[in-house]
Amino acid sequence: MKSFSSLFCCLLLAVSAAGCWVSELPEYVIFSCDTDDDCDADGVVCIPRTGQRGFCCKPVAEMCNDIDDDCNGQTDEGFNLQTDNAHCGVCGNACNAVTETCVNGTCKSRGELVCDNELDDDTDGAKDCADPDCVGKTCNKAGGGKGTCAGSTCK
Ligand SMILES: [Ca+2]
Ligand SMILES: [Ca+2]
Ligand SMILES: [Ca+2]
Ligand SMILES: [Ca+2]
Repeated sequence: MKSFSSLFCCLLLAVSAAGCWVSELPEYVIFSCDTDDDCDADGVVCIPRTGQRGFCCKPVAEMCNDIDDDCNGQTDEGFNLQTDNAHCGVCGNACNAVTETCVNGTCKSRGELVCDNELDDDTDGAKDCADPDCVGKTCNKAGGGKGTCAGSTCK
């Protein structure tokens, strides 16, 4: 029994050294190969490289994850972190869909959207009617009740 398991281990070592795919390891680990047959797993193909052996890769749709999912040699191509509202600056950093837009990799407020909440929503230093974004929008009058922003006052 002991000799059998030793032999089994030797075989495994030989296989993993000669081949390039070990299913227990993460799919993005690179194994060198010459043909698809070297990548001994379903859907895994040998991607050629210039000047060196190819690498085994299982192509899936490119996602924003710092990994070359579709095995084309480019990582996260098709994602513009400067303007992508779902991946602003870094993968997975989503801007607020209602109030923000991704500009140059940073989530930026779209402006003073609510003018009767006594808050400076877009943090530009001017709250409610004091912010030009609020002209014509509903606001709180100084003496109570609702009004409409005209200039910088609520009338
Ligand atoms: Ca890619
Ligand atoms: Ca990716
Ligand atoms: Ca406000
Ligand atoms: Ca403001």
